[in-house]
Amino acid sequence: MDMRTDASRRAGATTVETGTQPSVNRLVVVSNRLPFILSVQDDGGCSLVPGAGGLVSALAPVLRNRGGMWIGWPGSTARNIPDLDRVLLNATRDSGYTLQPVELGEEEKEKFYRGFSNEIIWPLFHDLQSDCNFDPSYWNVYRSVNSKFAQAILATHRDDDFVWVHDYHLMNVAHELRSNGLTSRIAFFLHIPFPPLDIFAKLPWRFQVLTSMLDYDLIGFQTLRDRRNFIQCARLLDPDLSLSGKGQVTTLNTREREVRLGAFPIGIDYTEFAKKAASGDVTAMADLLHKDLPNRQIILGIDRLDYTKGIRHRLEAFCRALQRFPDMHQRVTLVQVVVPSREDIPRYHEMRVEIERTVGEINGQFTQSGWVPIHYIFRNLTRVELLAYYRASHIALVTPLKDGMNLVAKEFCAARIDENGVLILSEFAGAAAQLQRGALIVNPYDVEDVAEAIHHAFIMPDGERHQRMRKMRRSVREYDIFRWVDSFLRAAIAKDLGDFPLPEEYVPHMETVVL
Ligand code: GDG
Repeated sequence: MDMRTDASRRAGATTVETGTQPSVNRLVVVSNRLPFILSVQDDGGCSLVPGAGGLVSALAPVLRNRGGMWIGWPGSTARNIPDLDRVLLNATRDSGYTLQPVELGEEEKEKFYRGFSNEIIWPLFHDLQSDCNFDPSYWNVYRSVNSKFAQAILATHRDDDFVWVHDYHLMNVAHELRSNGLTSRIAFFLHIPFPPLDIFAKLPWRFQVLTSMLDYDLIGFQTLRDRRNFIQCARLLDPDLSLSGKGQVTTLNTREREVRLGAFPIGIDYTEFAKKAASGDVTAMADLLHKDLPNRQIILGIDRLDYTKGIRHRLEAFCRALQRFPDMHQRVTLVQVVVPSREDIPRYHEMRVEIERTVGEINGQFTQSGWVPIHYIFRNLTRVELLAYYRASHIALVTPLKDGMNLVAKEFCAARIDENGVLILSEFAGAAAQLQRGALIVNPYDVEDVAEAIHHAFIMPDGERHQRMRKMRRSVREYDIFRWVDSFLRAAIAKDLGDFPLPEEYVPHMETVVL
């Protein structure tokens, strides 16, 4: 059990034995999206709904615990909304932090968000270079929007703020802030992977991006492998740059300045997940799911609609498992939840059509009276539904082609208050480094490998399931989101880096050279 109280967390208490308590004055989180999406009605009135996605899931509890300010785009291109300030104030009134909007117009949304961020950086950083559209007009808009975010930070800046910028949309913000004379500490966390040199080098603006990133004082990555890739790319700029310190945080000395680089595997609010998973409404819904599928093992896939999540490959592997292992017929149901995302991008729409066609084909081939092998859900689940599916499932199939971390894997473990359930996890998810001692690790491109893992999970005895799940839960509990934020802040503010241990269970999986 995590014995820290809410009060001690609020005060910034840390369970990391080494070093001092990381207390910063005002935490200013900056990300592309605010944690709420703005919807504007025809009469000009507006309302907010909670945003989805890993970054919001991870950071919302941090802001609720520490207080501070969140700067970001509210997700609508409508301008000068009269009600906006009041609606934003109300949204977080009881949460102890404030929201500061950055408004974007249609062209900015098109070229900065859809273009540079999601047609270039997203596929490139997930090693899918052939999916990139290196449209030359995107770069200038990316720079100008990053400058706009920098202006929003400066407009509310206090000298003792701790400015923490997040993710690939905003790699240039520190550069813009430095150009405006800001000298105080600025930190950055990259939620997605950082690609190997051979892939990164394809980016037409590779030198500008690297130079800009080196204006941050601390850059956090999800894994040691991402950090190693970044260091190898930084050597493109300066082959003589030197490194000092080993372990979780290291210092890179460029000609101009020192930049700290760390691996901080992001966590979840474990206690909250476990508590909610045990609640009456979740238990009732999980029971109902079991009753609806008697004598079945439920295999669960939950993903945002995205080509990096490997949904099509997974369906093929499930199909292969049904072909090879008839003992699973009538005994398993794959519940595949796809959460709508980036729907206005044609590539995403095509992917949805392809997934639905594949589901139809598999069901067409295997369905028997009383058994439909795949239950397909295309919508957002409520929190209660999400937790009920985590609890009711026997196996979670988390097989992204590449993923910064993957919080679904960790949430599944936290929700398993019965310490049961098998996690099948892609070796290309950041979470694999931490969970590989308990999960069945697979190569998502290897359909036979995944099919065998599904069958292995299906026949796994209860004793082994418990043993594996206990290991994973311990790790997810100990390295939770609060410890993540504490270790990041400590690495940012410590005078002397000292020793920053990674979680004990952390194995730098598949990381050939660890710097
Ligand atoms: C990026 C990186 C990294 C999903 N469906 C529903 C729902 N969710 C929530 C999950 C989870 C989150 O969305 C998804 O997080 P992931 O980590 O899987 O993925 P990304 O959105 O791609 O996030 C990723 C993350 O940032 C954090 O650093 O792990 O690698 O790509 O929290 O629970 N939530 C609800 N209904 C759903 O239907 N309520």
